[in-house]
Amino acid sequence: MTAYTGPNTNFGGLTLAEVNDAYVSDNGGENYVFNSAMDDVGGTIEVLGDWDAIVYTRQESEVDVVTTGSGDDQINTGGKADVINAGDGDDIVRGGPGGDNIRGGRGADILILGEGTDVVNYIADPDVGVFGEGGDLEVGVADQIVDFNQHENDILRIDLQGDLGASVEYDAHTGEVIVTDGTGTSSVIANLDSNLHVDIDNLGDGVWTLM
Ligand SMILES: [Ca+2]
Ligand SMILES: [Ca+2]
Ligand SMILES: [Ca+2]
Repeated sequence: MTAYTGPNTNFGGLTLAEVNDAYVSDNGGENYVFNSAMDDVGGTIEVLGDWDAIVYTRQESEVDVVTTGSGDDQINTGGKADVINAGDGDDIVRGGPGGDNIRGGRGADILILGEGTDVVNYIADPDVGVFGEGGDLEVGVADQIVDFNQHENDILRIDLQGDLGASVEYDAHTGEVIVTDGTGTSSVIANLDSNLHVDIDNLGDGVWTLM
């Protein structure tokens, strides 16, 4: 555990009272540990670099925007419709209550949606194909998505960046979400619960939704 405390000029002038491993910055460029106990302070939180960050926000009344870097991060957001972008690395995201917008990025992420109508986003490489390094999809790497709940109208949105020959399937026996690109390369990209009645829609231009 790294001991780091300092005045927090970005979150209401409060002095940080708890210490995590997270070094967090807003766009001001200074690093902070984000205080898990802080209340009533929403904001834009950006973790710089490759820290394995642990970010807590417990606000029940504020919208949080949390972006983390290439480390294996843990992001825990409170109520309201939070926007979470976990980046590279094997991240764990707990969206909590509220309809969150979650992008796990590359790596084998665990995305725990919680209550609310949540949207999980995958965006493929825009230049070199569906499974290219500039996108969220990797052959042989799958996320675990917990609490994908049809009664809450949760949505998986998969943007295959215009690959009109690609397809998306859900295997009800295994819970696997499988993407096949236009060249026939196929991979499980996420695991949902099995035996869900998932509606898959091709919205055109390589954009698919499961809900
Ligand atoms: Ca990360
Ligand atoms: Ca990730
Ligand atoms: Ca949620």
